[in-house]
Amino acid sequence: PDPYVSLEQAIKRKEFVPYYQPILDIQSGRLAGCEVLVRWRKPDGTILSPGHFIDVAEASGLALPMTALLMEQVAEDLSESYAKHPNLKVAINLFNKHFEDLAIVREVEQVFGNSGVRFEQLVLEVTERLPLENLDRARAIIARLQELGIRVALDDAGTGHGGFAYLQKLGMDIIKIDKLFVDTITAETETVPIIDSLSQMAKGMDMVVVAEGVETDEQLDYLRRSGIDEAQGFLFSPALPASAYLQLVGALG
Ligand code: G
Ligand code: G
Ligand code: MN
Ligand code: NA
Repeated sequence: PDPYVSLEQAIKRKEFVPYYQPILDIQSGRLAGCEVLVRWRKPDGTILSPGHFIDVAEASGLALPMTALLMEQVAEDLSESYAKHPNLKVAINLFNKHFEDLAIVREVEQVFGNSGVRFEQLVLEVTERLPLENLDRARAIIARLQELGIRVALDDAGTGHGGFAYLQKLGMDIIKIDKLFVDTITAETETVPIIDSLSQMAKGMDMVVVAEGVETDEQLDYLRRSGIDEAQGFLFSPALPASAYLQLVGALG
């Protein structure tokens, strides 16, 4: 089967659904919010992870409609409970393509402007794995998003084209340290230079630091001692369907 045709149909049929991975404030232990991770829920009930389709979606020009569909569902899923918990945030992964023109700003305004999720609760993530084509344009788009109150995060930090100049140029609010580096933390670890330097750099720029892929107590201990603000990973929870995530939020009171 032609992967483009089946992805396009899947968008029309709304088979792409948001799952929500909880993010914890590791200094207080409180729920800070979540990251949206897309899943392909096929008509036969199969659930596919993004590794199976995200690159095809991006290569075939379906990145934007897929993201639009997800954002609409996120607004629908979270509006009621996020209106009651204004401190919770929700992070959505964007594609590099989103940083090529201002359409994403209008789209986010349209989807979330009249929803129970406020702009101040939104985080938009952009990966460091692939370089942004036009840094000036990306900066302009990020600035417009920030004027609305939206925060922007550098995802997969440490893996690619980042560094101090890049971060400074883009003016991001949050840095997400890639799982690759968290994986290296064991009970014997005394320091992880890349984590420490990313964290120091981020603090110097007044950015919030989030660690990804936390799986063990030893990793959590190290991150907490290093002053990392927030973390997500299987130690806490995998990405959950909306109903399960909303149950967690509901338990906050
Ligand atoms: O959920 P999983 O670990 O399989 O995700 C694999 C990759 O797909 C991760 O790098 C993640 O950032 C990316 N990804 C997951 N959901 C989305 C999404 O909704 N949009 C984009 N652009 N990337 C996503
Ligand atoms: O957007 P990003 O590339 O950061 O996506 C995070 C990916 O990592 C998702 O595919 C998610 O399912 C996965 N993930 C999240 N937490 C863990 C974890 O603790 N361990 C592993 N192996 N994968 C994780
Ligand atoms: Mn991400
Ligand atoms: Na990542």
